[in-house]
Amino acid sequence: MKATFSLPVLGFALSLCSQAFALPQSSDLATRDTADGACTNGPLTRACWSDGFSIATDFDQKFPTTGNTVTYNLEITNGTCNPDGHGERICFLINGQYPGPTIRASWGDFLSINVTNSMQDNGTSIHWHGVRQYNTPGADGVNGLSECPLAPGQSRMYEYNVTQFGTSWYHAHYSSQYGDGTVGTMIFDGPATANYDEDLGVYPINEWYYQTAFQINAIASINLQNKDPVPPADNLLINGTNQDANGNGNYSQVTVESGKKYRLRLINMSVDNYIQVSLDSHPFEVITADFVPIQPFAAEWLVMGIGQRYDVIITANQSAGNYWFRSNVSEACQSANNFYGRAIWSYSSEPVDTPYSTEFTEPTTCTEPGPLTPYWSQSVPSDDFQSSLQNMNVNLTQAVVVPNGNAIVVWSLNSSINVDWENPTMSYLLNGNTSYPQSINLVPTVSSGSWNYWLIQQADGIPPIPHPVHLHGHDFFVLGQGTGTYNANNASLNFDNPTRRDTATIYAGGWLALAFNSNNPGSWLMHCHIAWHISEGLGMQFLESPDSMVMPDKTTYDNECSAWSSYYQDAYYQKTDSGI
Ligand SMILES: *[C@@H]1O[C@H](CO)[C@@H](O)[C@H](O)[C@H]1NC(C)=O
Ligand SMILES: *[C@@H]1O[C@H](CO)[C@@H](O)[C@H](O)[C@H]1NC(C)=O
Ligand SMILES: *[C@@H]1O[C@H](CO)[C@@H](O)[C@H](O)[C@H]1NC(C)=O
Ligand SMILES: *[C@@H]1O[C@H](CO)[C@@H](O)[C@H](O)[C@H]1NC(C)=O
Ligand SMILES: *[C@@H]1O[C@H](CO)[C@@H](O)[C@H](O)[C@H]1NC(C)=O
Ligand SMILES: *[C@@H]1O[C@H](CO)[C@@H](O)[C@H](O)[C@H]1NC(C)=O
Ligand SMILES: *[C@@H]1O[C@H](CO)[C@@H](O)[C@H](O)[C@H]1NC(C)=O
Ligand SMILES: *[C@@H]1O[C@H](CO)[C@@H](O)[C@H](O)[C@H]1NC(C)=O
Ligand SMILES: *[C@@H]1O[C@H](CO)[C@@H](O)[C@H](O)[C@H]1NC(C)=O
Ligand SMILES: *[C@@H]1O[C@H](CO)[C@@H](O)[C@H](O)[C@H]1NC(C)=O
Ligand SMILES: *[C@@H]1O[C@H](CO)[C@@H](O)[C@H](O)[C@H]1NC(C)=O
Ligand SMILES: *[C@@H]1O[C@H](CO)[C@@H](O)[C@H](O)[C@H]1NC(C)=O
Ligand SMILES: [Cu+2]
Repeated sequence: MKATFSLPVLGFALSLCSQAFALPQSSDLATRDTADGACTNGPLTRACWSDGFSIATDFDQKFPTTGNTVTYNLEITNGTCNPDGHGERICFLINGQYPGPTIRASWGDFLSINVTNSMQDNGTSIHWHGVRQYNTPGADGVNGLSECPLAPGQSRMYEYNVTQFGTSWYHAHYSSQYGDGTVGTMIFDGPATANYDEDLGVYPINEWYYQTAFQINAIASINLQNKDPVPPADNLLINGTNQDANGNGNYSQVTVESGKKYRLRLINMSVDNYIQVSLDSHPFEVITADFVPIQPFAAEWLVMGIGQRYDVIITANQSAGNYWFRSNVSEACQSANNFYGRAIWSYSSEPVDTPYSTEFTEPTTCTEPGPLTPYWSQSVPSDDFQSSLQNMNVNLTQAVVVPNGNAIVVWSLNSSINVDWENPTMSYLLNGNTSYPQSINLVPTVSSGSWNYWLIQQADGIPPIPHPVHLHGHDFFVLGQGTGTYNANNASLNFDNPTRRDTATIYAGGWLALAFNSNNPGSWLMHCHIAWHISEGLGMQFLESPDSMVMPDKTTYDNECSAWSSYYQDAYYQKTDSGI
């Protein structure tokens, strides 16, 4: 039997205020910073949106319906790419490009995305990172949970309402495939907590390997057995490009106009490394953490875990010239790399040239930036935290499993996850079969409207390293993060409008306390976003309110699974890891 949870029903105590209003005035904009009567979104009224929706809307409860359907066709092919000039390598392209195209929709739109797998030798499934998938748990794109993998030659529709706004990315959830190119970015336009003139769009940051992700993943698994570190990456890409160590390749180049404010959407699309980013002489004004708008704060460097996003505003108010935008692995977070990322930011009045700008002092600790105070305040009841500790306390550790007669070391979150591509959780749900195998590490949530509390502790005796923990279907509330062993007597926890986001770091050897409300029926993966670690089992899934889940169309679902089974029975490559 699974652990039973006995938390009382404590729903949200929220007023559903979504009154339109203007942002607090900032001195440089004081004379113009007022919203008009209808609160139309514009450079000086970014808090506004439309029809009574604004930055003060509680988007977990209320979101617009525009009636617009935004369609995309994404075709994945097996090609090559050469993002830093070092040389062509195998790369899975989306519509012929790496990274894939940016999906852009507005808050309240309906997204209809047709994904076609034109690779020869891999299945795939595409996950829309951070998207709540409210009433569409079947569109979460996790093979082994919400769907069977999409077989070569097949297409699949992912359709969902855009109930959130901000910046994110999409990526394959088929083992470590996304490290080989099946990634792209997403923008959901909506209101913001600070004003800006122009939106520069997405700026994904990720590391780059000269071997394929499947090769590195295999090496990482061997190294895990021998307690050796994973291989360092070869380069870092900024917006999909960089020069290599020999000066081949091209820098990303951005031109700004003196006096303007720019919104830039930073996305960490890495597979392994903690990266810190900075623009010389131009501090960032940070306005979102993942999909959650926050009270703006200034930061010279941002340390980003995989999957994390920060939208920042950059004010072009320095001497006209050229400046380095820097990304580098975070040594404090024990990330290693063979090279670093650079991009050139230039003022339009000056010719583009090699910058001689000086960097801000690099951070020396592995600490997530903050305070990340959500703009829309929500608090978490604290009364039941202690009493539920014994049910919610899980160890992040390593375990030895014996899948085929050979003992292998895997990562575990209480226990390890290992999905069955041919029998996803959704198949159990559609067939009314509740005999879940232990290997899928499924844990029921508490009843609808109640709070789930989780304390994840890194166990002793394993390498103490930071892990970015990501939850699907929810923004979790980060009640606390600490180093060492959690101690109820002196741990500092915050229940009063804590940080909400979908990815947070469990520090090296430390603990992470999370809460989320059961308000989104579905089966949701929680996992370490280091691709090698989830491949090695570091995840679990929550089954939330299955009785009120909106199921996918069974005929379509079954057809996709049949197509997968007939492909997979004599596929050349078989599953060698957790499958996700
Ligand atoms: C952790 O795993 C054990 C053994 O499988 C199980 O009894 C327990 O319920 C799990 N704990 C949680 C919080 O899932
Ligand atoms: C760098 O830019 C030049 C000029 O646009 C182009 O010819 C070349 O292919 C680019 N190199 C890479 C590796 O993208
Ligand atoms: C999805 O795209 C494929 C390939 O272009 C096409 O054959 C298929 O009809 C499309 N599916 C839908 C539902 O539009
Ligand atoms: C990609 O193509 C190469 C041959 O060029 C092949 O070896 C590999 O299996 C293919 N991968 C996939 C996922 O189709
Ligand atoms: C996917 O294809 C790559 C080759 O491109 C191969 O190395 C890998 O084993 C395949 N993985 C699976 C699970 O099919
Ligand atoms: C999307 O939202 C609309 C309007 O609220 C609703 O009618 C529709 O059922 C939703 N679609 C899905 C797939 O949930
Ligand atoms: C990032 O690259 C894309 C594709 O090349 C480009 O359209 C976009 O303008 C770039 N973003 C920035 C901020 O330069
Ligand atoms: C992305 O996250 C990884 C792992 O969490 C981290 O090593 C890397 O430094 C991050 N990159 C950025 C640009 O923050
Ligand atoms: C430039 O803008 C930043 C961010 O808004 C601000 O902190 C700084 O004081 C400004 N500097 C000058 C010289 O105006
Ligand atoms: C990148 O970070 C590493 C590790 O912290 C440091 O040794 C190196 O000097 C940095 N490189 C650059 C060019 O900033
Ligand atoms: C976690 O590991 C510690 C030993 O490192 C053990 O005492 C404790 O019982 C474990 N907790 C759970 C919930 O498995
Ligand atoms: C339910 O699932 C279990 C585990 O996969 C399987 O052994 C069993 O046959 C299934 N039961 C039914 C009625 O399909
Ligand atoms: Cu990890």
